[in-house]
Amino acid sequence: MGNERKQIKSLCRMCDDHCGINVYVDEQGQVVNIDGSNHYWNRGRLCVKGRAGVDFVNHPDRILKPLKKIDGKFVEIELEQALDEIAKKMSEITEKHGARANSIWKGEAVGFAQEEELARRFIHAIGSPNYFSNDSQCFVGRWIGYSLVAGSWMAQPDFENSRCIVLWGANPPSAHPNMTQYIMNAKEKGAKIIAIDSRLSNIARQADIFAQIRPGTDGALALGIIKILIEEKIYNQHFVEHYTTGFDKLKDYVQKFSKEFVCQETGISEDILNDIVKAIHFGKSQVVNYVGNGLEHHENGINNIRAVACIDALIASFDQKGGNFMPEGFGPSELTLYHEKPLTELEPIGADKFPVLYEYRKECHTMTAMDTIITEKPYALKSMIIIGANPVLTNPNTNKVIEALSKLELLVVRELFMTETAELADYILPAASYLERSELHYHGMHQVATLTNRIQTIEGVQDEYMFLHDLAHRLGAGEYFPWENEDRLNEWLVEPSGVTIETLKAHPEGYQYKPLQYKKWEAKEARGEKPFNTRTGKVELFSQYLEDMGYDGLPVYHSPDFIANPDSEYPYTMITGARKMIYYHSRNKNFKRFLTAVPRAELELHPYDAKNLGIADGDLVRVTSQIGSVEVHAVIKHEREIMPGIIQFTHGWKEANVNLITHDDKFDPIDGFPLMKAVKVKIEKI
Ligand SMILES: Nc1nc2c(c(=O)[nH]1)N[C@H]1C(S)=C(S)[C@@H](COP(=O)(O)OP(=O)(O)OC[C@H]3O[C@@H](n4cnc5c(=O)[nH]c(N)nc54)[C@H](O)[C@@H]3O)O[C@H]1N2
Ligand SMILES: Nc1nc2c(c(=O)[nH]1)N[C@H]1C(S)=C(S)[C@@H](COP(=O)(O)OP(=O)(O)OC[C@H]3O[C@@H](n4cnc5c(=O)[nH]c(N)nc54)[C@H](O)[C@@H]3O)O[C@H]1N2
Ligand code: SF4
Ligand SMILES: [Mo]
Repeated sequence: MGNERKQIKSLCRMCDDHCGINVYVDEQGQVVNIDGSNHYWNRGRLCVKGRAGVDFVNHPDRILKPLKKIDGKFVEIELEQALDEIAKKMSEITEKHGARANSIWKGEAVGFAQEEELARRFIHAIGSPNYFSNDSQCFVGRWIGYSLVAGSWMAQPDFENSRCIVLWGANPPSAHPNMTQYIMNAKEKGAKIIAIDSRLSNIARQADIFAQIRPGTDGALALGIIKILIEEKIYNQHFVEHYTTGFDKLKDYVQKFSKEFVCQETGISEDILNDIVKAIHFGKSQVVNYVGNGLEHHENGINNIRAVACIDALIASFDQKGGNFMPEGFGPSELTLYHEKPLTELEPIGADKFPVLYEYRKECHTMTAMDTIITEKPYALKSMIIIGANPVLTNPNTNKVIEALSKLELLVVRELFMTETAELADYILPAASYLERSELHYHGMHQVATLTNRIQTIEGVQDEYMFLHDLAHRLGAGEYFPWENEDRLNEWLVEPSGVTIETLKAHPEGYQYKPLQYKKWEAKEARGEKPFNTRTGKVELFSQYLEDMGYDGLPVYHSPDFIANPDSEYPYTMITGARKMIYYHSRNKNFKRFLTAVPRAELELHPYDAKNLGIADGDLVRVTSQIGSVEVHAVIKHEREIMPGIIQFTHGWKEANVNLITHDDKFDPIDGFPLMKAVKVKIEKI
């Protein structure tokens, strides 16, 4: 250690924020420290997970050899043997059931850019349309909701220039720690911060207005806000007239959302409702509506998110300085094969049930995959490669996930550690960590591209590219993986962008490929182009497309089940998955220093409910839904921290796995997201 340490810059991937890091390597090539570097995104900051990257890459439990299950036990084998046997089995499955009986699943751990596209490319290259991912329950709800209203894009909040930041079911200090500095900088400059959450979250503690809302009722609040904006004529009439469609229909529809109804439905007081409208009015167009995961896991998630996007439309905050910015892309080569080999005739799983999900995201539906494996309807699904996911802990209805994955003829899991999902595998292949790969990443908020550095290589441990390359070549699809390695692939990827690898290497702080330009809809109109990338070219407050598909054309509000159909057997309402800063879904529970801080899963409940149930802090309780039961330790919160009747159960714990009781059978009809927030449950002290 000491003076001989070398410093190499790269990006962190302990979460999806990709903060700039300095990685320190000793003379033996061992990673000894990681700290924050001055990247566009994090500006030198690093969170505790980022630092713990050292524990992660050097972890003594890392799997470094391929494992094959023989008679129920894992045995180490050589990589070439593993690849040969996996390819042979997949070929046999193709011969017997067709190529579509093979599938791939990309998890959160490998991210959303190049690694996702490689997985999509691979499965289409071998002739199957069945690409699955964690996105069946992550961010795609927000993406589709906003895309339906304003065109295909992921809202990039321009926090720092904002005058009013409305956080809908999002808690950046836990989920995006280094992004939080933007929000706090805006607050210092006088921006109003509004947190809409069922819990007094970390950001709610910093907010000017905390609207404590009943789960799943955000749509009622958004429509109530719209009604007031219209009535008081405090919306942008020019924008609405020129750039939106469906205003009259929306205006008629929101008449139902009187203050009285909204307050009763959401649990928010009239004063708070008025304060929110005032703050939005104060922001003019410099308002960020930032939607989080809290709005997604509901049966009416998409419409609730569309209703929020309609607020953006009314105040014209789309692509405004201080509003929801619509980034321009980097323009890399196209890695996916949807143009070349769409394979839709092979019935991608879930595309019939959730056509909007498939049309907008080309995403097969993971919950439907479980049913398909078990029932073999509409056809057999026999093999699956899982890369960087642990669905046994993260998908809803764990028992069904275990039953389905166990029934596969071939399950390959690419992992760093022995997980609950890996235990079910026929082969576990050691995967390269983020410090053993080189890949391109984008930060849309700044329009920067960054190339990560391969800090180390481990003999026999492949990156995802080389694995897919080697397997594709064995399966007769080598033509789609012509690049000798990841570096050659990267060169090909950047070609059409006009930015070279050398330029990216010279800019570890991020290379801004295009200066930010706001209000592109105006410039587009002047050039005679569609101002917005929707079917009509306008912002769609009413969607003819959705109506034609048999859904509500307007962002119609439906009360969540616990309000519409209260059930005395399941009198409590459970939200799940509120992020803990140190843990990442099922990850990081193998870091001793984190386990000391938060040793187990928590069930948060209101002191009033605890008293009624005779529960003391730390007691073991049983939580039961229509899906099943699970035991967990109770944490009694302060009376302001959570609403009475509402409980919050953290996810990603093996010992108290909340997904044993979440629903794979209740979902949003548009994007198929499972009901994981607003689940009806009962609670008993054990
Ligand atoms: N440390 C850490 N960071 C993470 C992750 C992690 O596991 N750990 N996961 C990453 C991933 S993949 C994602 S998708 C993001 C998610 O990032 P966020 O969307 O910011 O997710 P959370 O931090 O869980 O915040 C969601 C909030 O919504 C509230 N909530 C629940 N139901 C409702 C509701 O019906 N209405 C409203 N208004 N609020 C509700 C919860 O109380 C919670 O405070 O986080 C990412 N960042
Ligand atoms: N009840 C409930 N469940 C939820 C949620 C919720 O709010 N409530 N949130 C959902 C959301 S938003 C998401 S995104 C999903 C996430 O669910 P998953 O995609 O399953 O994510 P993780 O649990 O983090 O699993 C990632 C796995 O990849 C491994 N890994 C880490 N780095 C690498 C790598 O570089 N390469 C490879 N090959 N493997 C690696 C890790 O060891 C870990 O086992 O969970 C969902 N589940
Ligand atoms: S927020 Fe933390 S874990 Fe996520 S990329 Fe940044 S430093 Fe890494
Ligand atoms: Mo997610």
